[in-house]
Amino acid sequence: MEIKRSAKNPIVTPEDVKPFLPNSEVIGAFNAGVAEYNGEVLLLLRVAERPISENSNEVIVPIYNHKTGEVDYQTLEKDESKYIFSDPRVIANVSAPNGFKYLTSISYIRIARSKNGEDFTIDDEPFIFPFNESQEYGIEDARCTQIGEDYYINFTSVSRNGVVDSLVKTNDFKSFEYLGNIFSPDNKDVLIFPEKINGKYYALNRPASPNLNKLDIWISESPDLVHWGNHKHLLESSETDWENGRIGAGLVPIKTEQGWLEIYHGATLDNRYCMGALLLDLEDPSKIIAKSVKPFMEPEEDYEKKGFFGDVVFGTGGLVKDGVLTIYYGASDTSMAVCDVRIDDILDSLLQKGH
Ligand code: MAN
Repeated sequence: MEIKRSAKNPIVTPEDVKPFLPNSEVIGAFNAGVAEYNGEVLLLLRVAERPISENSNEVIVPIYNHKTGEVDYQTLEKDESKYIFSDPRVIANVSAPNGFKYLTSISYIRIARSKNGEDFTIDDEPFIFPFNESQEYGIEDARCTQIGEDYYINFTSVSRNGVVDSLVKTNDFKSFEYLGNIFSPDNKDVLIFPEKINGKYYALNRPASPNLNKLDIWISESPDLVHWGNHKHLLESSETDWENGRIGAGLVPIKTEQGWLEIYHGATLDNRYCMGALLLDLEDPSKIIAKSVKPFMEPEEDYEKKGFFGDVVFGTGGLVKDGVLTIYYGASDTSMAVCDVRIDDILDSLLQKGH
């Protein structure tokens, strides 16, 4: 299958983003939800900022304080044996009950705007900065579903109490209305379908079941986009090597004549992230028609293999024009990149017509 990566990749990098927090560096501008608004392509970037520490024996952890509305900074000594620093994204405290963790950076949502979909100008201020108790470690990985004139933006909110999915609504990308936490901990990679199906809204989501070590895709229904139920297991991470670690939905499902096309990610046990596709029944999206046997896109370019957390292509938003799907994806938990792929090529590969 032909994947046309933009010659301008990576299209947004951390160097393009001015830090918003004092004494901090931007270490990631990635995993952006995508919207088309007023003739522009908007990337709802996950910007990750990390406090700069003068002392190499300590790590400073940023935590949003919902009581003051400020970010507090907690200093951890590197030689304290209770902390594990091996994952650059999280610090575990093994002496705390349930292996309590901190994040090494705080993420929020900032908008990048473009007329041509490749050259972006980044807003000076955040669009959505943590604003409540369930967001004290940050907000991450926005996805955006347009329904009529309204844009529903959902994202991962992280706090000491777990990882939940939250929903806001906007129609101007300046202000937003908060609609609450729509999935309880731990749940990520929530993708809301762009229209009702037989009178109900649907969303893909990825609850975690630590008891059984499961990280699979589920599908849920809602009458109003806020209250979700009738949760059904949809797809499990298969034993094939590219998705035996975890899977999660990526792009807002795309309506095609053959079914709802979903681009999802699969990760290996050692966290190499690829993209695959899934085709769901148009009338009942809890039925799978076909899924990728092999990933159609894998980390290959330097910017996809190296970075803050390398070997990651993580699709989070797509635009469709003339049968071509433009996929915006996070590369190595660091930057944003974009590629084009023909929808028919993906469908043919799923329906196994010789690809
Ligand atoms: C994982 C990664 C991180 C993220 C945390 C919390 O460790 O996806 O990037 O910050 O989960 O969501």
